[in-house]
Amino acid sequence: MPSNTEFDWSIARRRRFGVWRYRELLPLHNDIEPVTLCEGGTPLIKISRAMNGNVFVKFEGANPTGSFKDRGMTVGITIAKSLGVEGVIVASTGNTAASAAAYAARAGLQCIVVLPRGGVAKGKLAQALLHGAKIVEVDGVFDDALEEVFTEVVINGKRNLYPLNSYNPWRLEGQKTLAFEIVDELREPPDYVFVPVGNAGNISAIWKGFKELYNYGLIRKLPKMVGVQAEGAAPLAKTWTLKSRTLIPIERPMTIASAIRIGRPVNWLKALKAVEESSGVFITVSDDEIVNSMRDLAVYEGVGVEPASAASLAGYRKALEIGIIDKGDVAVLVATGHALKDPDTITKYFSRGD
Ligand code: AN7
Repeated sequence: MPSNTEFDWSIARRRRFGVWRYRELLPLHNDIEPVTLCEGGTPLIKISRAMNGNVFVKFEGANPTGSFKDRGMTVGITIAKSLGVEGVIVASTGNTAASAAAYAARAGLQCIVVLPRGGVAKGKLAQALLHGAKIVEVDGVFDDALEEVFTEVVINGKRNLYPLNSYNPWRLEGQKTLAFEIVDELREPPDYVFVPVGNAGNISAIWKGFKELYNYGLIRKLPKMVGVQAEGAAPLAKTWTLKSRTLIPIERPMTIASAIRIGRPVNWLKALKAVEESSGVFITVSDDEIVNSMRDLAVYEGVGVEPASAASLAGYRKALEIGIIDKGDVAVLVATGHALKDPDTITKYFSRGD
């Protein structure tokens, strides 16, 4: 009989999709057994009523903990376990915390999540609690929480704690599989990929995935990457527009989309390069545009996403409006997290009878 984890990974392989299906493209030693919940293999849904055109939504809400973070967490926790650490630590706007808590539980590791007090949607907090994570709240925004993780691990030297924020390269290795799945389904890369940007790990990882396929000769063209930020939390869009070579941080990021309420993204340089190399662009969308897109995806398509994820549709609409893209272009909108993550925003903005 295979051990439990071997069994899991054979299922992930047989499903045809999923992060571990691409194991050969992940730089891990073959002897390392994955800690997996069969993440990835998420639906690519053609939308038609919220937007007509060649538009697909990559519904990452279908991952085990309801967000794209599971793709990176399965690899990050696998490495943490193989290193023999006691536990993992992450700062988070919520989804990383929920994912780390679940995968750490599966691996038998402790998990500490450092959260901005009052800045995390209820569903995500509930998941961290459910999976038994230790929750530390800091006054301030995500950037302050991340500073706390740096202080704990680097300055206080807690070597038994493995940091799993997205400056951790293993998480990005897992997240790059989103690009592989898009190519598997569409048979070729789309013209554009729209990604909501917070700490900027995901857009960097997806671009890395496409580039690898290109470098291996598996695809002949590359998509343009479009990073979408909320107007009140748009350090990268600002840096991009002003053509600055250093990050222009936002001290008090503000947006309804709490997942991407980040003022000093750690992966800023990688993200700028992804957009630049792909001849893409950064754009901003307002909170109203985010809420409208969230509603349209929900009522016209049956696709329930959290506010940050709706930014990609809002970004697509804006790109059409300002003439950056054409209706005929094939676009994939990455819908990063599930609607259930943030019930408070739904009840606040979508009251009965509206
Ligand atoms: C739904 O959980 O940063 O640009 O700590 O939860 O890779 O940061 C979440 C980010 C987009 C932005 N959509 O991705 C965290 C966290 C959703 C998210 C993003 C996040 P990155």
